[in-house]
Amino acid sequence: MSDGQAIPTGTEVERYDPLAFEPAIARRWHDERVYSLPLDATADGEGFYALTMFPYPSGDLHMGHAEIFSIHDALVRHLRMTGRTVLNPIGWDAFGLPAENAARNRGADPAKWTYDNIAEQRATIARLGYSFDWDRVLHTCDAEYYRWTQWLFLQLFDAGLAYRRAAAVNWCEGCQTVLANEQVVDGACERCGTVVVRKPLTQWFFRITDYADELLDALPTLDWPERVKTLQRNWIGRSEGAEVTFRTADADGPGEEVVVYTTRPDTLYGATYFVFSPEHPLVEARMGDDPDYRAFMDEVSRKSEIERMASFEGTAEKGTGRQKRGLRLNFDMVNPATGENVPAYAADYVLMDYGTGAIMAVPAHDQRDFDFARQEDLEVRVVVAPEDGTDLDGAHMTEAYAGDGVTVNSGPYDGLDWRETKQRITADLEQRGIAKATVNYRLRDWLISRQRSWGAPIPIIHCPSCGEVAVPDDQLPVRLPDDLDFQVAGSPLALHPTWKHDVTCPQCGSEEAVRDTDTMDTFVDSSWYFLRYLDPRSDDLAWPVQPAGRWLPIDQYTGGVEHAVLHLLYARFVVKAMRDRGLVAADEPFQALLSQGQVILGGAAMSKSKGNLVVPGEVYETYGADTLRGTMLFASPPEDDIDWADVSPGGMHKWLSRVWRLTLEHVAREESGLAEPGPDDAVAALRKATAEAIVGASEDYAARKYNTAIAKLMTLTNAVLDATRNGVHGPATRDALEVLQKLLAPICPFITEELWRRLGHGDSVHDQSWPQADTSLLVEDEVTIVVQVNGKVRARVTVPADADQSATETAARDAVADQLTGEVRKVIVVPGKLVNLVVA
Ligand code: ANZ
Ligand code: ZN
Repeated sequence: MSDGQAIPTGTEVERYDPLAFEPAIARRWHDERVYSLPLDATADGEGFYALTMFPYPSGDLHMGHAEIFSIHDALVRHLRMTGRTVLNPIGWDAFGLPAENAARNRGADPAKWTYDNIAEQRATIARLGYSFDWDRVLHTCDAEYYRWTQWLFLQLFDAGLAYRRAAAVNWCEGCQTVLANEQVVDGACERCGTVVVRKPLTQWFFRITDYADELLDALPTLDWPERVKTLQRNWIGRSEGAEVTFRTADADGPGEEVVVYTTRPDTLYGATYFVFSPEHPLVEARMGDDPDYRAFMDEVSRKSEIERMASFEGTAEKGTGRQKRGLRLNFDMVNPATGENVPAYAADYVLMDYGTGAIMAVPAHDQRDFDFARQEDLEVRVVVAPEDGTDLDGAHMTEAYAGDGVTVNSGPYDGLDWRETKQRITADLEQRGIAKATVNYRLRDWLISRQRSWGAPIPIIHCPSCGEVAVPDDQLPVRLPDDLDFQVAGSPLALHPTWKHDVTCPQCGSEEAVRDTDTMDTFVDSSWYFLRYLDPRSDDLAWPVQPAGRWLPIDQYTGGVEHAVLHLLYARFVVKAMRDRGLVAADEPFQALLSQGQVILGGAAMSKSKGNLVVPGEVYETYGADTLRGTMLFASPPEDDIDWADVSPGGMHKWLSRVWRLTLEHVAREESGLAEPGPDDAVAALRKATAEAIVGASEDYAARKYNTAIAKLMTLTNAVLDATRNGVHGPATRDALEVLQKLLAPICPFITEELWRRLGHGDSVHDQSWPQADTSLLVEDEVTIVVQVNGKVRARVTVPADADQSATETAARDAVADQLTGEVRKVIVVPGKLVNLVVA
């Protein structure tokens, strides 16, 4: 875009200086609670619950926040202008480990650290003009909030959905805490990188597996990105397999039954050996005091859980020199398909608490079995032939083949696709009474206890006679003490000298009772915050049950794909569990989901340590918040990554400067009586461009393509500029400029607010209705006709769109009059398109 020429108005208009007016407007929106919805507002009719994932207060806002909020705010402001009543709350996910680490490392008070960070983020969010409802702010670390997180725990406890059991857990020595599986990345703690070990501990779990089927089956009803649904589907990991009964090969009788769990019954003919978990009762019974077995058990029990887990997962083997430990047992098993005896082993890679604690080993097609078979020199028998015709040879394979293919070496099943074989073998074995089709889930119950102290304490009292007793409702919240010592090795809450003892059993009054000293996973805090927003100050209820039914499900949730699995799954579980208690009148929390891309720099993720961090302040303190927001949204559709190396805040600022100048120049003309309407055709062109911008931008807003919406507004800006050059300075110009402000308002709320005022309005541009196009202007009023002579194109003429046959023909004849050498014998007219004159 060229800058064009200044229009002589007699007045020099002032320069676009967003820093001169943005802060005051921002302060007013925040301080006067301009975008708050009354608490009794209901979702009836035009209600729209727009939710963006609440931030974690780790420091000031980063570019990722600015991106998600810019997307979200454009969506919200647009919806308001289309007449919707939008609930748009904000809060902070404020419990968690970083505060505790700050306390441990720098002696900070975790509460102060947290609230200071919140204050900083809040100021930035307000400065950037995001139209949140500042009356509904919540922080999950406020006692008035976590009181209800504890209440939620007790609801689940009462429903039998919260329970405690001893489990081998992932333990991080660095953080002195248990980690959920998903917080273990490549065997190390996601937070601090320490290698995670397995350790048995009594832990609290939520029974999310009760909802596995529903969580899976409801996915198709959600308007979510496919990739997010796929991630959830894989996480739930429904797998179909079978329990198959083997027998011990005993010379003196029919043998004892041993059931295995397999996901691949089709590979039964390839089961060349059999493995028990070392702790399996049948092994204990048969091996008893056998010295080799006792020695083996000693060795296995010395081996850490983490090593066994790694062995089980097949992750620790390659190159580590670690081996699977196995012991040949003093008996064989009978393969029920082949009737062959196969050797039985006990090995550490088979876990007692998974499946049935015993497996049929198929080394050709399972990597763990393959490793063990090579180690013990056991037969590898191929029963699935790859589709591409590769000839696998069990004796020389270097790894198991787990791909698709056709069944081989399997008697009557040879030649079938493996899936077909799986079904048939299962059915045939079921007939024989030695198999049962089973469904298994990868999803495990949600481990929610943490040995940390900046979290909501679990509201349970342990009494020597009554067991686990719920803290009575009138004793909630169970408050965190404010004199925790974060320098202790271990959990400050558990090691506090008096806190856990300062209680008696609510049931029997025992003085021996102690509080549970674990806190809840912060994912519990965030699993229900959207319900609390409905009435965040209520002392009586966690959330209002009826309005919840009307506001839920949330119409639009925006947030990062990093939360595609856990947060979304946990929130879905909580809503379903509360629905089943009659407390929520919805099946799902989030009907639609928008997952924005990432802000990266030069192709790489931004990070402080790499020194390639761009922070929002660098942009808005130079160019203003509108430029930051506009740049974000112009860069790409919301779902795509934004590479900050490729964007131009300078270019955005330049365009906004032009919008500014054109508007102020027009206002100056009106004020000096120089507002000439201008020539009719130029006026018509501008009116048409205005209508086109409305139609185009409206479509883009509806599709959340803010980048193309901005492109259309740039086009409209150019049309205004062209029109002024053609002498158009009247009502058409004002209309175009007012439409431009309205269409741009959701993206750049400040400049449009300011210019709306300069255009003489006393109200806010954000309170205007979304503009409607005069579509009659968009009907094409002229058409171009191709004129042929004897089938050859000779000319093009423009005729009125409603021209009839003879008028079209006359226009065509005129256009080629000098080329008509003979008499016209025949005329063919295709209305609106073509006229062919046939000449002798
Ligand atoms: C034969 C087989 C052949 C298997 C093949 C896999 C591939 P998922 O999918 O994770 O549920 N398994 C069963 N119980 C086990 C235990 N307690 N300890 C170690 N491994 C166990 O895993 C199911 C598969 O893991 C089962 O299917 C079994 O090996 C193994 F080509 O049976 B499979
Ligand atoms: Zn008691």
